[in-house]
Amino acid sequence: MLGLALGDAFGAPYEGGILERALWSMLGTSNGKRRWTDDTQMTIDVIESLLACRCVDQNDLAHRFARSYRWSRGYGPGAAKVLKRIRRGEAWESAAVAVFPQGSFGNGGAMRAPAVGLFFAENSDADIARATRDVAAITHAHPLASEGAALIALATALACSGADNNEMLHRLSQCAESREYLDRLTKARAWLEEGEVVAPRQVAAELGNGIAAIESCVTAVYAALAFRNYSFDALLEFTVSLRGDVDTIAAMASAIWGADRGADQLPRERLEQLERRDDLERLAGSLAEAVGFREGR
Ligand code: R7I
Ligand code: MG
Ligand code: MG
Repeated sequence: MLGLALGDAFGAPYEGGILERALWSMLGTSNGKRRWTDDTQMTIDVIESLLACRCVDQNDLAHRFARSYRWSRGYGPGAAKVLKRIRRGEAWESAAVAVFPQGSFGNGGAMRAPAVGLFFAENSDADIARATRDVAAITHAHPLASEGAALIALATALACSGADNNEMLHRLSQCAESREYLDRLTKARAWLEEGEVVAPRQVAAELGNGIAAIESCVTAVYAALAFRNYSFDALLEFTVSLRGDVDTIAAMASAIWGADRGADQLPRERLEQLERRDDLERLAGSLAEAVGFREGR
């Protein structure tokens, strides 16, 4: 969770084109701290909801998402409209398909999925995928959005359990349903087996670097696994050089990386610059405790 917030806050200044960057240069700091964006806000909402309800409660989630919405956190345009509809009293089921008829295929469901992977880490792959799709559905009902979200949640859960790259790619491929994701996972697996980190330009061209889930989820998985044995800063530098949707690719990759390496491997100087770091650490602690209690550990 802390990895996700760091990737988000430190990736955000590099997201998108000239206009987005200019806007974030004005919004990106508060009281000298690095602000995080919608990626972290929705992650906080998911964790608070899971801790309060002890299960996926879609109505509770929808209301938390809607209450937390602030334009200044850089939400995707479709998600912003869905959340404003829910805030006005519309049921999330209809709001979710009001903007895009099949629901959004953006990566907004995947960016909050690591939280679900952590909470359900000890459950079966199928249960993790099901819970994640339910959490995504409120704003991201499109099959490619929920599939990407399930892959990111599962990658985070598997990283927690110490699975190696081979095992991870195998389990992720079993969870994938569409040709689009399977082909990208096969490519990532071949690159990881070769050993050398592939140039960011090639990764962006072949796995994607965009705001669509299909253009960013496997990219994040690849980055996290390729940099497993490197520092957090090396991973961050790589995700920045991918360009495109940097905050979200960095957030998802850093969440998986953090679940694998542990909080003590995150750079202290960057954590000190993070907005509301204490609150995030407290919430992460509550989540860890809840997962431990649940599993009787
Ligand atoms: O997916 P979403 O929440 O955006 C998340 C991104 C992350 O990068 C955050 O950091 C934040 O910057 O935004 O937002 P959506 O608006 O649901 O989806 C993102 C974009 O994908 C939309 O604004 C559309 O441009 C596109 N898109 C679609 N276009 C056509 N048809 C998503 N779904 C569709 C669709 O069905
Ligand atoms: Mg964002
Ligand atoms: Mg983004």
